[in-house]
Amino acid sequence: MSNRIPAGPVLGAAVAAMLTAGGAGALEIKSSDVHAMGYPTTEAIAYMGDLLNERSGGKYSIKIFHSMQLGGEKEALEQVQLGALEMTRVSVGVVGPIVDDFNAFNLPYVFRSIEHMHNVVDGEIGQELLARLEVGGLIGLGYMDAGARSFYNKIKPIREPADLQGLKIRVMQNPIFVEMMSGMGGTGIPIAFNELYTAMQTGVVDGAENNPPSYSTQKHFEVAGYYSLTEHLIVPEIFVFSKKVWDTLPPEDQQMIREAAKEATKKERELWAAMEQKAMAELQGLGVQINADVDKPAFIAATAPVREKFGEKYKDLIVRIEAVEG
Ligand code: BDP
Repeated sequence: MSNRIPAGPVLGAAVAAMLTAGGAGALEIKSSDVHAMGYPTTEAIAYMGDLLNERSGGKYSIKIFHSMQLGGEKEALEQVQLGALEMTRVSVGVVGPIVDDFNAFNLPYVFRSIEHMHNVVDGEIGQELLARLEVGGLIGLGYMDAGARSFYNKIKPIREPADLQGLKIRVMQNPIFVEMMSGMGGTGIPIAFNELYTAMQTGVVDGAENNPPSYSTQKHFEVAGYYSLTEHLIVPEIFVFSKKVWDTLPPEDQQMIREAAKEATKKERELWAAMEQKAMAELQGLGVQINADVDKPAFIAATAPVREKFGEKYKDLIVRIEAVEG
């Protein structure tokens, strides 16, 4: 009945919040992600935005450009480097070309398990690498889970490396993955994630490799129905902030962002575990041919030359990664 503006302290607080939100020093952090809302990464960044908003009294908020609205991950990273975009969440897979050392995480079977990967990225090595991003114009805020990646294609189940012969497999935009594919006997073709569905549909490639949640949410099973559990890569996600923008923020605000980022990582890991299980169950229900009969030792052996070649380059890092438990 009444549309009177509430008086007193309620109004005072509302006006104060509005003034801060729109006022000097307020920052709406634009952050991009190739995944849709509802995916663990986008939800974790939304959670981070809520935390920041609450803790800063409206000074900071996050606006998510999800579902590849801003294109692929390579472009997103470039935008962040330029300061045109404040933040992005990408796969470590595309960070290797910016800070080479990240390629130590992009080698096939370099991590023995998810636990091993966690111990590495949460420990000294992971934190050291995040700090190295500064030379690339990026502030590394944290890692997130992405499980293990396996092959899928439209032709047949993959049991051993020989099954990949003659197959064109889309890989992330990083030359290291092209070498990985050659090592396994297939052909790796780098294509942006936002162009992949069409590339498979039109036969530019026969398949790709990814974790079950990406395969499922992107509906790649519609055009590539054989999913084989090779689990050849455990590549974490990473979220980064623009150094250009970061350097203009007061240290206490930088600290607040770092703390919220830590909580976002934790949140994503919880969401991830549930999503992975759900995706596998859904895929089975959709009639996808999931092949668990994979000769993993043969894949590990076939990729040894790639690990050796790059292992030389990242020797110290790899020795340290191997020494981490898990
Ligand atoms: C997904 C990652 C996403 C990558 C994508 C890819 O979450 O960041 O863009 O793989 O293969 O698992 O490009």
